[in-house]
Amino acid sequence: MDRITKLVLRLYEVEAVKFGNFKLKSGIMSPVYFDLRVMVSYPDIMDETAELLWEIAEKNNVKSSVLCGVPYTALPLSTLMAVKQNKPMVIRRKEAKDYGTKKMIEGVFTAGDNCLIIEDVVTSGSSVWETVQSLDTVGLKVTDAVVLVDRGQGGSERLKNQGISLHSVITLPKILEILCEQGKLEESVVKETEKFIQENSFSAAAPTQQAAEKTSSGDNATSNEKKRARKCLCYSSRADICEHPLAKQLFNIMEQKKSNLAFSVDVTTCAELLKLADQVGPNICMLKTHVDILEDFNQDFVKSLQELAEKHNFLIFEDRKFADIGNTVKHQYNSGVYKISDWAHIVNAHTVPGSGVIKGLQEVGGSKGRACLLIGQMSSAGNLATGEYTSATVKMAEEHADFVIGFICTSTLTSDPKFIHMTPGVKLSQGGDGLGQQYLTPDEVIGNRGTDIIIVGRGIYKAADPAKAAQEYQTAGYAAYEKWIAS
Ligand code: S5P
Repeated sequence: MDRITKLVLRLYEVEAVKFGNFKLKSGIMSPVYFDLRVMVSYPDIMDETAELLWEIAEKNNVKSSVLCGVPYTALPLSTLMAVKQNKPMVIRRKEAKDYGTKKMIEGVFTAGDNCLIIEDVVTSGSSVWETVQSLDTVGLKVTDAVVLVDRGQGGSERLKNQGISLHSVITLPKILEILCEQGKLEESVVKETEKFIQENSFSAAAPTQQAAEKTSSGDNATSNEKKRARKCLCYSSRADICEHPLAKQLFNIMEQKKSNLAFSVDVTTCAELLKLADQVGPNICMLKTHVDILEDFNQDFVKSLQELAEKHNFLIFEDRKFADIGNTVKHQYNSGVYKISDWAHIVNAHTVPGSGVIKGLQEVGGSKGRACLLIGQMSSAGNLATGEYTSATVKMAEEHADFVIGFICTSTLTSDPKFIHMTPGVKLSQGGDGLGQQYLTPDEVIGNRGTDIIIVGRGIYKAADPAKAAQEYQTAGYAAYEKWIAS
């Protein structure tokens, strides 16, 4: 009996794979269920699985200097492999610590290292993809993942489209074949399960990728080249790809002014704000406001701000962070003292209320040609916009791409070139402000993490010479962009 057959029989014996009628997390009824968590109780299964996972990596000539198991079931497997193969590993946290350094990836590594992902079972590929994205934020590169069971429901193809090769020890169809041959399963169960797989497959191309592919150089471009598509595009090409007029306009301003700097002018009087806007106007692509901190907000101020935006060619972004049900945000956007939709080109929203917040804003702003950013990640220590919350935010953006033009984030969230990534918490030197703000440098944000716009507040308006500081940030941000597209 070969090793794979033996392992499948053991998995069946310990009920790591079961057949019957199971309700999945999604609510769908499935005739098959994997509970690979039980593996930890059987050292022989752990040992053999770790061996086979490593063999499949070697067979496919995978080069990696560090391993990372997808939390949680694959963590002990990757530990075992790391020890057996004498390879270092890193641990990905599911949630960031809410104190200290907020590290998502624990362990010692060098940015640029190639990391092999280990997983127990792949269905849609989304857990592997989330791990790839987490590793990417700290500069770890992923080209390959190994998995014990590929359920054969399209996960492998989806990952391929994101530039990741998935190598499986075994597939679900093969498990069915073995168990049937070994007399453990009735033909009818096999047929029913095969039908389930077919009817519950995920489409091969993730929506974000379809757009990226349009920009790749030719039919023979490899997935990795496609993944790099957004990277290599200059601002004017991004402007061509974007369909939303404001996104186009923003990229064109960035190209013309050689600026990826947004100034967050968080001062408390209109005069101060207008003076600063005029001083730094030549250096910025966007001015970000918090009008509710102005002591003397009035409609004349709005008019002056709009004139400055015209004069210096920048967009106005009101950082209102809408976070209520659609009907309420509609009024908050349109009415009250500020009438934000009348003058702010761009606003932003938290996704905690669900997509209704976007629909409410779009009802008001859509016809006025306005656009919205979603808060996918935050810069502050202990914030909860991580992991699945961030992934769900990206999905919402994709579903409302006629109004949502990008994200507030601290790393690249999607390779789709039409989405603009804007990062707050930026200063020329790293550090914090004692109230949770965490600063990264322009080089780290644009040059390493690949986001598009740096948002700088105190780094400019608290400087002795704000105009000079803005010039420095503009230069640093643009140099980092040139480094990024050349990489
Ligand atoms: O996660 C975030 C999101 C935003 S929009 N972290 C942030 O700091 N911001 C905003 O960016 C914040 O409200 C402030 O207006 C600006 C950062 O200001 P700075 O003075 O710390 O550069």
